Amino acid sequence: MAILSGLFGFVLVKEYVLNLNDNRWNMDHFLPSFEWHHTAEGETFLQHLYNGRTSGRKLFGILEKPFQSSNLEEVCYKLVFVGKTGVGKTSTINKVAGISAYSSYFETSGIRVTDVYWPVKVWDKIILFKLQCWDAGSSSMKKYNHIPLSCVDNADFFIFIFSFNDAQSFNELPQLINKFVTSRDNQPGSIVIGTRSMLKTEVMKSEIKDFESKQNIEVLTIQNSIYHSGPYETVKVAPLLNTICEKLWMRDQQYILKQGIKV
Ligand SMILES: Nc1nc2c(ncn2[C@@H]2O[C@H](COP(=O)(O)OP(=O)(O)OP(=O)(O)O)[C@@H](O)[C@H]2O)c(=O)[nH]1
Ligand SMILES: [Mg+2]
Repeated sequence: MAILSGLFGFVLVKEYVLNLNDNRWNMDHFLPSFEWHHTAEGETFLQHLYNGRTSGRKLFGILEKPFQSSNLEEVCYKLVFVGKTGVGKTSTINKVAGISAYSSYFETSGIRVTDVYWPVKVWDKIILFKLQCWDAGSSSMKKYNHIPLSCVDNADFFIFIFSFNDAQSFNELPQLINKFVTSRDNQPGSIVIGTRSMLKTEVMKSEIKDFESKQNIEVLTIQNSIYHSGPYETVKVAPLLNTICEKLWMRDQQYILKQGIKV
């Protein structure tokens, strides 16, 4: 769990507990706002993620950050992408990172880590989420024991990918979820993302519904073949990034409440 997230969450939970008897307060105050990115303040923050020359998203080096404000909280999480070979793990990371997608397929060898920065407004605070996206080619995952071990180590969130055009990639998800999402105190969060076209789908809507209720996990969709340039690109990936940040945030808030940290 991100340390800053813990500390900041601690402050929020403290204020929440103090206001429990007031009907005006509920847990919604502690969820990231999905509308904030459309406000003037949100748009100004998003500008920092862009490269003025190319109008594409900036990639930040280890020592670089999109914002230098001392008022901004930064939280860092490890996200691991898992799924059958060729389902679109690398393409999905490229899409959320704002990297223009390539249509030719190169199997990912070893582990590739991409940092994605995403500012989120929770209550009256702006928090910068640094999402470290771990992408291991599925052949490397099977071939070398240390690769899945490194991925699982201290992971905060698993993103299971399947392709709507490949039923097998969907059918093997329960096995993958059992393998990766281990039960521990602050259990990693998870979602499932389906790639490619739902027009030629081999996976029925009823199967998705059944899967969601049995596994208690949300299934989202993404189309990696369509790339939008300029600020519109972030608008398209915002719902997915907000959902991931919200799940990470809620997981930490619930963990802190469960621990019964004394104020
Ligand atoms: N049409 C379409 N093609 C996609 C989509 N997602 C991925 N692809 C294509 O599928 C191929 C494989 O995608 P990758 O992202 O490299 O797959 P991967 O899961 O990383 O595969 P490994 O690295 O071998 O584990 C590439 O040619 C992508 O362009 C999608 O949503 N729609
Ligand atoms: Mg790959």
